[in-house]
Amino acid sequence: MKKALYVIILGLPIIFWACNSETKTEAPKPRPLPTMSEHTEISAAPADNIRESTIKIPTAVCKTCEAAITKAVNNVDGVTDVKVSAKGHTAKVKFDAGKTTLLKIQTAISKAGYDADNIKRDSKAYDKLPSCCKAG
Ligand SMILES: [Cu+2]
Repeated sequence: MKKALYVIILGLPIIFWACNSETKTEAPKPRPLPTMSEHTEISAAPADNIRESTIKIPTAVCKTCEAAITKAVNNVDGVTDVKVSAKGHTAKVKFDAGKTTLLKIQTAISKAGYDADNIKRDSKAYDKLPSCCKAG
């Protein structure tokens, strides 16, 4: 009984081959499975998306400016941290690059009435700033 089964199993491919001999095409070679060594590190940590950037804000001059810029930047979805320095005329921002971009943050600062790197301030927003903040 076992022998019969063996013959059938061996015979099947031959029959199959015979039937297909006219349109014989080479079967695609099975590709080796992608090997992943145990040392391969899969880094999908969300922390990888966090970028840090320093934006120049030359027209920030006082504490009111700092507060206004901090508020504007924090309102951008994806910003995780912001430190504005009126003295240094900078804003150090940390943001999730998967959620926002540096340009969006610069634009938010511009809309608050301040130049941000090479993005010019929104003049209407600037007009609304308190006089102490218009030194720039
Ligand atoms: Cu100010």
